[in-house]
Amino acid sequence: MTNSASQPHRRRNPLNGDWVLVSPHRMLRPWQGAKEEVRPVSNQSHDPGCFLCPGNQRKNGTQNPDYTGTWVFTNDFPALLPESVAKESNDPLFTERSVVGTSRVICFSPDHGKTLPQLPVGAIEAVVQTWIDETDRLSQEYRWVQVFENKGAAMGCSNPHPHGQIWAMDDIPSEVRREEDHQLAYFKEYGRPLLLDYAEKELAQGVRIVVENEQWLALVPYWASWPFEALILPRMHRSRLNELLPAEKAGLADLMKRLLTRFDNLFETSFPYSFGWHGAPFVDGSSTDHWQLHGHIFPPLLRSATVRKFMVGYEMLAESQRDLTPEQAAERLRACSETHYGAGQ
Ligand code: H2U
Ligand code: ZN
Repeated sequence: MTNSASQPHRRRNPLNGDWVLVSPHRMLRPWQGAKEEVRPVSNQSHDPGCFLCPGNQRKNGTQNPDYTGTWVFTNDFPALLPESVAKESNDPLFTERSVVGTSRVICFSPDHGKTLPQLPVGAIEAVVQTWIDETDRLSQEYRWVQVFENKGAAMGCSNPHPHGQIWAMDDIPSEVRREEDHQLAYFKEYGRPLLLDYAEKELAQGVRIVVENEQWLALVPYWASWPFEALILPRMHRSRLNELLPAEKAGLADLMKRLLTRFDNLFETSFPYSFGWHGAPFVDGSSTDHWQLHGHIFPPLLRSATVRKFMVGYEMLAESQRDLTPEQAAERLRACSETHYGAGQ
């Protein structure tokens, strides 16, 4: 056993500069704490009470169309509005900026009972294309377009209908700004995109890779803070989703289906997570050479379908901490099948 598999150490996240404390020697501690409720997964294809199913009425009375593929609408309760009259303040202790933007909801499928890994690869490819189309459209107006999905009650998702969200705004959010700064500094020093170098080194080491195909890799990053955190990376340099070639979109759908199926199989549960894309912001005139497109998956589960990782005391006050090493997490995911545990039920 190498030292980093058994001894406490810290690892640095080169994308945002954060550190994570890894404490592999703690893996054997007992658990008598909170358990998540596992809600039975509905496999009914239409739920008359669902606000997102085709033909149903939403909370505000609007009727959904009888959509047959993916479907996108503007959130009825948006976090951002296209116009804002907020005041601005440069007071160093009460700094404030106005912000404009929009929030959209994207239904992945008309089928209420199927999550992403249960959809055929072709339908996942249609989701990828919808992410791209929305990003193309919203980036005409806004500098940042955040595509994401909160899945499962453990991640605050209010509705089991397979859906994600897209929030766009005219400024660059804090986490994206940090990734921008770190990727730019790396590019200035080494002349290559940080995540392209990283993917090559991960492929050479192999220990954290979970799934790969001709165009893509999915791995547990060296600096993961969530137990089964994953990073999706293209093997080639792509700054944004809308630069993907047709074969790369198809490859992404294949990779996502296989990765998310492994996640579901890990604890035989519909695996909760927050997932989202980071690509180069849409800032006029600035180079995107240093930016590498990537998808983050942050799943909260730790030991089973009911025991989650809490990011509390030390994490809130000092820095992230984990017991299971990223290498062990990747090994667990590699041991899972790519046939969904619910198949044939
Ligand atoms: P989440 O469960 O992932 O939060 O997504 C559901 C979103 O759908 C949520 O942001 C929106 C909520 O505002 N929504 C509508 O826009 N209309 C509705 O009738 C129900 C939910
Ligand atoms: Zn539904």
